[in-house]
Formats: sequence, structure tokens, C-alpha cells
Amino acid sequence: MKKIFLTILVFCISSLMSFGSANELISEAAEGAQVYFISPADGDTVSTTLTVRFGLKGMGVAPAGTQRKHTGHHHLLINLDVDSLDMTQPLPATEQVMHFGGGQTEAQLQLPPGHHSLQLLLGNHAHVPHDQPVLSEKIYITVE
Ligand SMILES: [Cu+2]
Repeated sequence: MKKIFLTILVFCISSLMSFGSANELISEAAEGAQVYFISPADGDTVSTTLTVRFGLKGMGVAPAGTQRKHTGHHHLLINLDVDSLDMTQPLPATEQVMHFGGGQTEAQLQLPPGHHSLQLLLGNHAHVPHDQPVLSEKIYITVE
């Protein structure tokens, strides 16, 4: 009997702990949600000033700070290995991780000549990727 009580107690404590952790910042993704590039296309050659257009299906765009189910804002990953990101924490704001917290669906970029990879990742109101992460295919472009 004592053992059962102890098991229940441990279970309760562990559920409370998971509620109180950083995981409360994670929002669930809509099933089948997709983020993708409208332009450029994979393999395109572009000039040093280019417009990137973001597409999203199955979820909505909302500015950072706006907490609404199945929404988020775009993040553009430039020449970045997505595995280097912690998907349970707010995304850092760096030259390789651009936030579009105003709810923008396109951006004008300046990139140096050469080969570059681009990838889109949706983040929630607190810049945390959803569960599951809504991540685009990685595309490769040549800047001339
Ligand atoms: Cu963000």
C-alpha cells in the first residue's frame, strides 16, 4: 500500500514539474502545417539584394507577443545547421537567425556573392519553435 502511495506521489510531482518547466513556452503545431519559400526557388541564382517570400499553410501568422493557437512568426535561417538550435528555447537573434516578429511574410536581404542556404522556421509568441517544429526544406541559392 505504501509503495502504491509513493508511486502516485512521484507521478504527481513529476507532472507538476513538467508543467512548471520551460515547456510551458512551447505551443503545439497544427497537424500538417507547412512553411515554405514562395521565392527564391531551390537552385536559383539571384543578385546581392533579393526579396524572400515566406509561405505558410495550415497555420496563421501573428506578431511576436500575440498568443493565439496555431499561429507564429517567421524566422529565416541563413547558412545555419538547424541541429545547432535548441528547439525548446526561444530562438536567438543573430545574423544567421532573423526574426520577423512584426508578422512579415517577405523580406529584402543583402547577401554577399557566393553559395548560401536558406531555411524557414516558425516560432510562437515567445520565439520558441512549435511541437512539432514547423520547418521548411533547406534551399540553396547562388548570389552573383
Ligand atoms: Cu522570433
